[in-house]
Amino acid sequence: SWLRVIQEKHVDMLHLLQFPYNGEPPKRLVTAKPITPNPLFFVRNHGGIPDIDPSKYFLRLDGLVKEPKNISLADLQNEELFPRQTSMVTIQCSGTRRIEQINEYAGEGDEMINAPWAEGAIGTAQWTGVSLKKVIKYCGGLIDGAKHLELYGAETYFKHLEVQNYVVSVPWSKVKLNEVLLAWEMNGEPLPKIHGYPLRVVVFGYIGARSVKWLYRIKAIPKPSQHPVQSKEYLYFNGQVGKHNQLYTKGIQIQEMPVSSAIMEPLSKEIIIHNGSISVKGWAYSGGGHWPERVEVSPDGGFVWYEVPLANLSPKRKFAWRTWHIDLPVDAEGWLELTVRCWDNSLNTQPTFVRSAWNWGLHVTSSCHRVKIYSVN
Ligand code: MTE
Ligand code: MO
Repeated sequence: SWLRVIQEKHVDMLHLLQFPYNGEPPKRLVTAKPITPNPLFFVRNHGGIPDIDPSKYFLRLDGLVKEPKNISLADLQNEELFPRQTSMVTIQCSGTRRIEQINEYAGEGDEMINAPWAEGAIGTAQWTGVSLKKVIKYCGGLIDGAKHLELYGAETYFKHLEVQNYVVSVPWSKVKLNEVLLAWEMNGEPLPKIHGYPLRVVVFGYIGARSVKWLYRIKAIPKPSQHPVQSKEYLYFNGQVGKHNQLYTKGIQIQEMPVSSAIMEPLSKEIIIHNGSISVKGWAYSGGGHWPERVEVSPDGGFVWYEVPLANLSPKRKFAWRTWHIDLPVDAEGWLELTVRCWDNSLNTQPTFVRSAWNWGLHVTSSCHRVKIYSVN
């Protein structure tokens, strides 16, 4: 049961939902280390947690592949068949920081989406497995017309009065870059059950929703998946779409996450007694193979910005976040609004306010993160 499984998690995890189980680490622990320890990695589930016997498990490859195959775990892990790959990759849920949209626009959000995430629905791990490109090659490659790979998770859950599996798709153009990994290890340990044991997908630089856990089938198809998680759930709507019209056709399928960042320390409403500077910590991340190049923090809601010294940013990597800290100069006494923004390597930056980008799905809350504190100098 989930009770047994969540005992693998840190005792301080914040349980957002009991079933399906959803949880995130408490703020002070999110960026304690540039690599997230497995017990502190957030968990996003749509249904139950399946029990899979690794000795009976096989991965089915079918649809528009030249030679459909069932591949055992032992074969996937056989280095004579497939080279092994370890990559440091951040997984970020597109719902990260959703609570800010909920707080500003109460009651206006797609009812299908129910986890009120704060800044902890993001984590970074060393993932070990095999590139999906190599597995497709092992199946003789794709038949002409195959453009997407549909990924099936083994658990069942209810949605729209139907029992279904968790199914999404990724484009073959992404797989071809060796940026889609089938992983059985997380930070050098066997994949924890709650994170997809025995095998999960890790799609580099895409939203977490594409990184299917408990993977049991991959089907090559001509168009993006028609399953509801792909076609209805992870959509970015314009401001005129809402509960009153439910125009699912007006959404953009969210794949790459834009640049974003968050302050993890100090906490909101803290009273801070200091001698002219306040220690501020957090994370910065950009999807699609971009990386945070500069992080700036403001003590006054965004008039004056101080750059985080490069030495205080964790190393640059194509598919991982950078954790950061700064001793922020502060003269003023009283209530202050600390704000952060990141510039990625293409000089993309973040919307200024939550209101700049409200959307009915409550996804992609990437506006400048704001924390109010009381300063005593
Ligand atoms: N895979 C399956 N089978 N079922 C799910 O509910 N949730 C997805 C993805 N893979 C999900 C899934 C979503 S929305 C996210 S953000 C990530 O898993 C979270 O991965 P984690 O729980 O390992 O942190
Ligand atoms: Mo997610």
